[in-house]
Amino acid sequence: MSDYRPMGQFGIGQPIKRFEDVRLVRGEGRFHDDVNLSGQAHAVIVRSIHAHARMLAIDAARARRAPGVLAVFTGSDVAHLGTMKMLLKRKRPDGSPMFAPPHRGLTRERARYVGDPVAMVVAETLAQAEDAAEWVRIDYEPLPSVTSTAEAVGGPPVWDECPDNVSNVHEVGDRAATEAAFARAARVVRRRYVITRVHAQYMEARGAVGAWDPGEQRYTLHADVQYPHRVRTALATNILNVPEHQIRVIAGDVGGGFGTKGWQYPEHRLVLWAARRLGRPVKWRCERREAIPADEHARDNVTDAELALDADGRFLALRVRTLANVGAYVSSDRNLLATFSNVATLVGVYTFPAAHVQVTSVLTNTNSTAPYRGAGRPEATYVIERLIDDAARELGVDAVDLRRTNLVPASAMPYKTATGVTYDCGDFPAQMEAALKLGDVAGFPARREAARRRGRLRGLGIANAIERAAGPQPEFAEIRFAPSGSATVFMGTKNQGQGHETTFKQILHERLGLDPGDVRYIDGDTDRVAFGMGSMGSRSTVIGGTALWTAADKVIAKGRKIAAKMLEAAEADITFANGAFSVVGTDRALPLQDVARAAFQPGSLPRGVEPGLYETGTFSPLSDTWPNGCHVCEVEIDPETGAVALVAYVVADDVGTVINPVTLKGQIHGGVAQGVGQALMEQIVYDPDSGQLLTASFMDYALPRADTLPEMVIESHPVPTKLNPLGAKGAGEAGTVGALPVVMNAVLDALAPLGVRHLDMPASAERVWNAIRDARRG
Ligand code: MCN
Repeated sequence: MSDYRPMGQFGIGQPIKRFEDVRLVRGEGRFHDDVNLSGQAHAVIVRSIHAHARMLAIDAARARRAPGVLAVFTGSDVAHLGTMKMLLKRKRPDGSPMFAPPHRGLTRERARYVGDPVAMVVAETLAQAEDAAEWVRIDYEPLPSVTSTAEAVGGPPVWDECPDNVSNVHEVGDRAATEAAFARAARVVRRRYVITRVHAQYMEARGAVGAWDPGEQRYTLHADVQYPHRVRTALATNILNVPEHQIRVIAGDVGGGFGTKGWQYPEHRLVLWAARRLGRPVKWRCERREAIPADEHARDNVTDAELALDADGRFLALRVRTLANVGAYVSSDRNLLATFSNVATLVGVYTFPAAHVQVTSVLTNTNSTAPYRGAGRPEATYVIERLIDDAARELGVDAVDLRRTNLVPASAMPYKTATGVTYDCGDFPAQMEAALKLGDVAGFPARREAARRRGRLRGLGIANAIERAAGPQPEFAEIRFAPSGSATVFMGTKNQGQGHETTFKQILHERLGLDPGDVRYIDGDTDRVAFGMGSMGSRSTVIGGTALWTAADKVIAKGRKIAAKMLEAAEADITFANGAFSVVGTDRALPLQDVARAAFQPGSLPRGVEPGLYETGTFSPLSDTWPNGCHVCEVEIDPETGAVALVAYVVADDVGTVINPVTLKGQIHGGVAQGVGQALMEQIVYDPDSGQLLTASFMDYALPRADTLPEMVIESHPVPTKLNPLGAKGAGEAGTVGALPVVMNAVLDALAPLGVRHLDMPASAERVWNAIRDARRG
């Protein structure tokens, strides 16, 4: 940050309300369903009603004759299209290559989960397509299915080619050192944790509009995706086999993505292919009732975790064996992301001399799993933070003291973990002490006693969270000035509700002093933005923000030359601060926008300086950032009904430099809500015998409501990272990472006096009530 000076009103750290909200709350956003192209037809996907079935015949004759129907396509029509490719190289337990069958868009011969796309009906209107879809007759021969993670290995084969249902095995850490540590441990604590299958439940269900321009020989896809450029690459190189410039992907406003709206869904290729085939744009819109059957799901692990301790309560080693349910298809690396982003932070914020982790990805008759807020990191934190609480109870020690004994001290930074990653900075003990104070943990016994007098069981939970964010992948930004001096910013990241317009305008204001009103913000269009990796893994602020900072540095460098001529001074004597170039030691200054205007007037330019002012920045960090924090919450349980009320929630967090405390808090609030939802009520449930999806709508899939969450107190204690000039770490997933374990720890703490030793999520009233009853029965 060479010329860095904190800017006022709109700069970094200012609690600005989101600029984009004005148009969004007025209903002036432009989401995928707002896209209606001239002459468009409507598509409906016919999905398998069976978890596993042979498809003996498809009779679409009657559907094709139905009013308004333009076409009915089945798997054989799209069999020539390509599929996604895996880049990850993994092996099965016997050393053979991993078994990763991609989805082909429409399945042929076999349907492998309830919701598997089987046919597509295209008609003049949506109603006609829906009516005709009812007439597509599929002769199914149901087959035995398996949906449960724990029963996948040895269950009915999802694919005949993979009889044991094991897709691949992934190992991290030092097996021998871990075995040795367990052999000499004074105590070993073992637990099994089940992490449920959930759905992202964005406000806006997915959708896509495909168009083909015969004159330009180009496809255009309008879709709510998180990384339009990578979707374009995938469509061009894997699916449609055309040069990348023959595809344009446009993502307008996106009503939530949470990791699940990435990459390449079957419907993307289907609407593009059908649009070309029919010579008309084709629109598909996912109905809310279709979302759980149609979308990728998340989490769904069964983990056996073992903690080895010495006689003083110091952690010696961690051994983890996880079964990760990856569903019926493994189309791209993304479907395995949670199985490797999970392992690094299983050791949490603690010193572990040794660790060994083995993740076995198993195939089942369920939707593919994919990233969802945290993508493996909430699961990891859940395992270590619950295991510590369980260990404390088993050993009869205080859970906070056990954590204190084992926290990585700030003096140990950078710290290399036994799982092979390096935490560059952070002060974990300080975060925990701050959270304990913020949550008035000292006053908890009195609150517990008061609750007891009211007939309630009160519990306190603590969880230290850490996550890998903003890994080393490039991101792009461009600043283009117009001849009149206003600017447009083009970002390769994609806003899905995080407040990117505000965040990036703040960063730009900080560096260039530009008034946000003089800047237009654009993202999500592969024709307008040169390059982008998109938004996931809490990377946009860190990597996109630094790319923007880099582009701004180039604007200053060129502007300095122009200003030198305009101010009749030597370039070396020109400084830039607070949005203006000035001559050192004088009061002669020029605002950036005057210099930008001059850049378009060749007569104003020094010799050799190219006219115009448009600069790009591409940044790729050397390493991940490690946002961390401590969550403390309290619950009260009604022992008569088992109902859990979350009554207090505090977070002390470190996301490095905070760009905007308001949007950051929004991120933590939203992230916590999603973690609380999973801990207390959300769950995708399949019937174990038939493999039927039992929770396909909001009648069966419970979501947290406003009154589920108490007032949250969030305090930032930044330890800025040196990995980027902003000092920022990722923040978009941090809330969820801590919320999953802290809520369950609080529930178990409340139930412990009754003798309840174990409970898996979700801590619904029914489960809690049963646990209380079982404990009372002894
Ligand atoms: N921020 C900040 N200071 C920092 C870091 C972030 O003030 N040091 C604030 C900024 O306002 C920034 C926001 O937090 O815009 C999120 O920043 P970042 O951590 O860079 O995350 P991304 O923008 O890359 O978003 C991805 C992340 C992920 S991975 C999921 S999942 C998720 C999340 O963001 N999905 C979301 N938050 C979401 N929020 C909404 N509304 N919708 C989603 O789909």
